Amino acid sequence: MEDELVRAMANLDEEKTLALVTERIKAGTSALEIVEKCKRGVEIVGKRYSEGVYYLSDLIMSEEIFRGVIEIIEPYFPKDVAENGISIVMGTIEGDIHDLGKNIVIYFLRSTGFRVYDLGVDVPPEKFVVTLNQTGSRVLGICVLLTFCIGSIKKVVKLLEEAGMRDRVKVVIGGYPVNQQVKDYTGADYYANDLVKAMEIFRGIASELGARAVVG
Ligand code: B12
Repeated sequence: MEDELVRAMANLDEEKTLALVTERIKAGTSALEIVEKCKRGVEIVGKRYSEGVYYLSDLIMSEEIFRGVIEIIEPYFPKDVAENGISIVMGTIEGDIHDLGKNIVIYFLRSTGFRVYDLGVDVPPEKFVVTLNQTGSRVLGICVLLTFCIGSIKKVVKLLEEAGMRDRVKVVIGGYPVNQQVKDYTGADYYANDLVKAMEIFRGIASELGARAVVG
């Protein structure tokens, strides 16, 4: 039996979703747990859409509700956290405009001391490489939700190789369709499609690169 919040999100019940989120965050449920429940709900929305039960307007509705959820939980993220000295270039790959998940990952990264250069959505492969060069960042995060855009991630990795930068940049990919097979196909170093794993990966990279302890 699914959690009430998962069901409210899946049923696109905006009022109930936002009320449950408000209630739970005030009661001390972590932002992470809330995000993962809502994510599970929109995955059901996606499934119903591909089965023809929901329409594009319903996908748009789920986006609107999710934005409302983020607005409620955003004040609970720690602010003015000291930086850990590690910067990350991040964006959604070319052709893809999904960014709710990416933005949430960025909230969590910033509130734990990472500096993030957010390139937004529909980012051409070349732009990732140029920004890594400009910023000196050694970590790249790429978000992808549309399976037909996965090939462009492979292109980013190829461009990094051609620029002689592959060894010094850790490539982390994330998003709903990402798995071990996608990681192997694209040549990325790590993959995650949930927040817990994503943060584990970035924390691991940070300690490998000698991050400063964060006081926040
Ligand atoms: C909301 C939504 C939309 C919104 C997007 C709003 C926005 N600003 O992001 C709108 C309505 C715009 C939209 C449009 C479309 N969508 Co859409 N959408 C969704 C839906 C329902 C939810 C996605 C979402 O936000 N999830 C919530 C977040 C929190 O989860 P997440 O993105 O997975 O992120 C988490 C992790 O993956 C990870 N993560 C995310 N990014 C990163 C990055 C890094 C570096 C790391 C480490 C981790 C990480 O952390 C996050 C927190 O846990 C999905 C269904 C699904 N199963 O995901 C379909 C879905 C992705 N969409 C789909 C489709 C087909 C489309 C359209 C083509 C529809 C159309 N006919 O126009 C367009 C494409 C537009 C485009 N060019 O990109 C399909 C894709 C199918 C496929 N195989 O490619 C899906 C799977 C629905 C389905 N089952 O058919 N969509």
